[in-house]
Amino acid sequence: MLGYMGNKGFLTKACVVLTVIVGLHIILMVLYDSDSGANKYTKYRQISDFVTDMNMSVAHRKKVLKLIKYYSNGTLDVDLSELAFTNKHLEPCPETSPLLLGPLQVGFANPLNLSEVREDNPEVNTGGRYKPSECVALQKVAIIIPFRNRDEHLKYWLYYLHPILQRQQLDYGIYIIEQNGKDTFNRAKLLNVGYAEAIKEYDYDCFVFSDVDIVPMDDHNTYKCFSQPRHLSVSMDKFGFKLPYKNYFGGVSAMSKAQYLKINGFPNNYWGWGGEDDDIYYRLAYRGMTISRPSGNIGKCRMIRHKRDEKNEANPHRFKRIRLVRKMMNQDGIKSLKYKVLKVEKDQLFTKIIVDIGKPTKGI
Ligand code: UDH
Ligand code: MN
Repeated sequence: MLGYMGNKGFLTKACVVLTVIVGLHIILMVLYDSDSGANKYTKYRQISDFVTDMNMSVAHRKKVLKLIKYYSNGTLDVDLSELAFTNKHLEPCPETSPLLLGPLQVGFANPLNLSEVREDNPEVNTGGRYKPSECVALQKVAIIIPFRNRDEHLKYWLYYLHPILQRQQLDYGIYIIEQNGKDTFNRAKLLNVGYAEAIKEYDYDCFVFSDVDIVPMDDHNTYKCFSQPRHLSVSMDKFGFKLPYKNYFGGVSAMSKAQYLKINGFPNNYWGWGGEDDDIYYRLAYRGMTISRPSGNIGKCRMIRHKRDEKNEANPHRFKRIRLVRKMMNQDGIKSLKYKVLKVEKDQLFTKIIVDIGKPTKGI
């Protein structure tokens, strides 16, 4: 009984498939006759691809057929761009990308040329935007880099990261947030600006905050978001490939929009080096979140060796500020962020936003 029912289902499906194929063939023949020259040939090829694509679902075939009928109204034609769009019908990308290579060689000895990096990444579009053409990316990720006077580092970052991010099958954009002027550097405030600017441009659902000088050594360390805030730079060469301390959250981290908003973003008042990453860690902990991390092996990464930058001296107020996180986090964050965009530069490999974020007020 069951076997018979199963057979019947199969026969019905086969009949529908056959009818649709025959239908498409008829239309194809008429179209071939009614059109002219090169145009006719292209259309013939395009439609015949549909007819012979045996992987296409019955539902999809019906959709294509409808489209042709619609355009064939009287003159029998088909809009090829519409047809190509229907053909896209992409599946979601797999949970783990099949394109990953595993451990990678990372070094910073050879000088780089940005135009070569552009040529090496032809599928990356203006603003450092990319999305896979083979499937629908699982996440839309904005990568935000705080920046000032690190052009050499940026070249290495772009050279290494663009191919990795493409292999990770992410729908991503790169945002370089440059602090204008010569006042003391403020990493966390620049990251807030990056969030605010990126979200205006596209419906990102994940934000990766990365120093410009850190490169992952294994592409399984995916630059995406998880059910808890993610710390990605867990085994850095400069710390002997381990965490410098248990709650370390510096370097590279990722947060979904909801996770980021739950902590009111990042503090705006850490001027100079240090402390802001611990502040962010406490914000997350006070809101009941835990830190997700890759294994020490997958999370290996290299930081380009460098000296301390001018105007980024260690912040002497950092210890005092960290003790005040619980009290300050509701007042100071993305909700109280103020800045002025001075210039937006669109390169193939990144969007650079030059911004005035003010300067430290006395006593903080
Ligand atoms: N950054 C800039 N420009 C600056 C300062 C910082 O772009 O002038 C950005 C950049 O993305 C950098 C990040 O902020 O990667 C963090 O700053 P950092 O790289 O200076 O921080 P790190 O933790 O410590 O690497 C720097 C101290 C150097 C001490 C060297 C002694 N061996
Ligand atoms: Mn550094």
